[in-house]
Amino acid sequence: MKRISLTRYLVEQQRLEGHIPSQLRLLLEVVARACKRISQSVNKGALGDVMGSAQSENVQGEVQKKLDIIANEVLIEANEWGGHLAAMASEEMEGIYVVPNRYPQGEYLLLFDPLDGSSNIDVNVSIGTIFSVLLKPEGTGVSENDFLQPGTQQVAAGYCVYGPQTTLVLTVGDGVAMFTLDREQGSFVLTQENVTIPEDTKEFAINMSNMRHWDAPVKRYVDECLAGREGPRGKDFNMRWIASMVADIHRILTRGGVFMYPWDKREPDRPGKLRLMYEANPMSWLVEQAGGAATNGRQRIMTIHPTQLHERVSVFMGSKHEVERVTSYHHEA
Ligand code: P6P
Repeated sequence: MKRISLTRYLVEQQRLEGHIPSQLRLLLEVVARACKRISQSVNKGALGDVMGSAQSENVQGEVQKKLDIIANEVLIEANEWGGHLAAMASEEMEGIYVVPNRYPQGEYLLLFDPLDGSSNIDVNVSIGTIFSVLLKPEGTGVSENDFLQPGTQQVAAGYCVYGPQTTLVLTVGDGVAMFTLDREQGSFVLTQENVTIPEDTKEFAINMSNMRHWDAPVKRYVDECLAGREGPRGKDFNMRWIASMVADIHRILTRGGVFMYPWDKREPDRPGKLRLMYEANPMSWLVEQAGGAATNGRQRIMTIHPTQLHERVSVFMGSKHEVERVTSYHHEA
């Protein structure tokens, strides 16, 4: 594969496919630069006084880590002046962040989870930034309602995983590409194109400690995986759970698997743990663009019409045949 930079890739994609208007290209390059900056802070760890909690809580009532807040500020500061955005939304902020009047407003909306998996920061396990891009609906001004669009409306989606490598993974609707950060040059370099998830797998990812709280279709699916070769699946399965969605999904995009975070009966009114707008939707588009599937157990995640910015959703995504199977179990129930 030719080693080309992210910039060249985006320019050539625009020339070939016309998916990336110049304002969107600027947005993606700014987000990539922000991820480089976040990677530097993440990689400093205890040396950078960025570990531990910030003695504050986010909108979800979750203890914020210092790095959560740093990552959120980096993304806001990197994007607010460029003229490509009308507003931003983040897991770390209650309401939307409208681009201040001192800057020109653009036509895009940027949503992000600035540092997902932050419980892993202090134990040096991979974490990541997830982002999703929508077009602002016609009309003057911008409000929270402008963000409440189904995942099928996304114009770009991606994540950056801060692991042994810092890798940016991106789709604009023409397949999935991966870019590895070359620290010597300080630039993201194309390392994989046309990423494809195998339709079958022997690996499932779920937090098994919640088993007694799952709905019957999920129990049935996981029990059959655990029954292995002698069971109805006729093959043995392996399990992985990194408790960092970006790392689990990166593994699945790289070698297949099925990731599940289902509803559980401890909080019956809560559809799931993960957020629709800036976790499940961008990851669903990436997975579908790589030939996988993504449902909430009953329908494609990307067809869900959001009613709240921070709403949660049940998630089954990855190898197509496995997601279809566990989804069919829900329909049978
Ligand atoms: P649990 C991280 O906090 C996160 O939002 C996802 O990245 C991850 O998949 C999940 O929660 C882990 O949840 O309940 O296993 O700690």
